[in-house]
Formats: sequence, structure tokens, C-alpha cells
Amino acid sequence: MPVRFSIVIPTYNEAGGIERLVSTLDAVFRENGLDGEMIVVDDNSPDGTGKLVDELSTRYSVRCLHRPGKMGLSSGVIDGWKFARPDSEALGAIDADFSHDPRIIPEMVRALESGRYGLAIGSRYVRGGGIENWPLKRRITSLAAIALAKPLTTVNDITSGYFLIQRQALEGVELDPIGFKIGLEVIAKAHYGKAVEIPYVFHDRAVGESKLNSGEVINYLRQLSRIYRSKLPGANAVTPAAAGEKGA
Ligand SMILES: Nc1nc2c(ncn2[C@@H]2O[C@H](COP(=O)(O)OP(=O)(O)OP(=O)(O)O)[C@@H](O)[C@H]2O)c(=O)[nH]1
Ligand SMILES: [Mg+2]
Repeated sequence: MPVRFSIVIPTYNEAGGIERLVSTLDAVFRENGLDGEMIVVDDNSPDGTGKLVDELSTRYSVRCLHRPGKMGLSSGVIDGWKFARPDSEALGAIDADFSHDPRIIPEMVRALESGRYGLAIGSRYVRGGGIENWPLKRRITSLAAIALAKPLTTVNDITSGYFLIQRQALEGVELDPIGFKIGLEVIAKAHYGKAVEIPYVFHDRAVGESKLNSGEVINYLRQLSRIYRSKLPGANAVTPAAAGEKGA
């Protein structure tokens, strides 16, 4: 059964590359018979990204959700999923700067279609994956971020922002909209059964500027500590009285 899906592209000042990404994804969908839509979530980018995407929506399978100001990557992805067509069975995310290789999307979709996996992750840290043109500092920061989250999961690329997940795996899951790491939030909390990591080579952005700053490191640590705390025994326990249940 072909899986219908919506993939969110969060944008802030990505006018320089968004048309190339949207047209490439559109071609990948068509050439592989995929039933996908793109949702760009734009935070009123001063460079006019949102307006450009509205124009592109007449030619490609893309719609733009406009938010009034810069509200963060993770919250953008979460809002995009709410905006997605309701009959999409899978939801995903991809960066706008071509760091995430669109050519692995068919493999991600097929993995969900197989019924064996509830989550398909674009992965830099499995055989065949990698990173190109990243300065040493970024590589070390990424590995440190992953090491801190390692006890949470067996997934290798825990901080990947490139993935596709069955919609039902997110039902009832409270996602923290803090910061940049929506992938970690999903990997640590959603009910997806088995995950598969599909390798790709990450390329540093060629156009536009990075939105990552030192504040995001603090956000990441806050996010991690909240996830760890939620995993502590009894963290989500509800007393019978609080749940409105009657004791035995
Ligand atoms: N809507 C929205 N999108 C954002 C926001 N911050 C970042 N993004 C988008 O999220 C994606 C990832 O941001 P990047 O700046 O590429 O962050 P990064 O990949 O960690 O860093 P570089 O690739 O080095 O720039 C891009 O598509 C950004 O445009 C935000 O506050 N709102
Ligand atoms: Mg990037």
C-alpha cells in the first residue's frame, strides 16, 4: 500500500535555495510514484521565503504555513504536522538547505510501507552515511550531543532532523517544542516500534546562513534533561485519584 505522507520544511531566510529543494523533492515524488506533499513552515522570513513558496505552490506539491515571527525549528515542524492534510499516514521533516539528501526519500517511504518499521531516519552515522565539509568543531559538537543522548536509544543518528514517521506513532505523545532537535524528541518519545536508519551523506549548507547559535546548545541540554527526567521511574505515574479512577 503506498503511504501518503507530508514532509515539513522549516524555513527562516532560505530564499536562496528553497526553489531548488522544492523542485527536486517534487521530481523525486513524481519519478518514484510517491504520494507526498511538502509543507513549508516559514517564520515571516525577512528575505521573502514565504512569499516565494506561495508562488511555488501553484507549480509544485507544496503549501506554506506562515507564522508571524521566528519561533524555532522544532515548534515549526510540530505546527507543520498539524497543518498537514489529515489523510497523510506519515509525517516527516527535512532541512531547507539541501544538507539532507532528497534521494533517500523513496527508501524512507518504502521502509514504512513494508510495515516492518514505524520510523525511518536519514542517518549520517551508519555505514554508507557521512558528513562532508563540516569544520572539526561542528563534528565534535555533533558527536558530543549524540554521546549525551546515547543511553536513550539504540539509534545511531539520534540528533538527525531528517526522518519520516507513521502518524499514529505520534498519537498522544507530548513533544517538547524547544530548540533544534525535533528528531531526538521523536526518537525518544514516539511509539514507532522499530526504527530503520537509511544512510546519506550530509552536506554543509551552500547558500544562506546558519541559524544555529550557542543558545541552541543550552536548549539542547534543557531538552535532554527534560527527556531524562520523563524517563525516570514513576515520572509519568498517575495516582488513581488524579486519574479520576476508583481505588480497588
Ligand atoms: N520556521 C523556522 N525554521 C527555522 C528556524 N530556525 C532554523 N530553521 C530552519 O531549520 C533548518 C535547519 O536550520 P540550519 O540553520 O540549517 O541549522 P543547522 O543545519 O543546524 O546549521 P547549518 O546547516 O550549519 O546552517 C533550516 O531549514 C532553517 O531555515 C526557526 O526559528 N523557524
Ligand atoms: Mg543546516
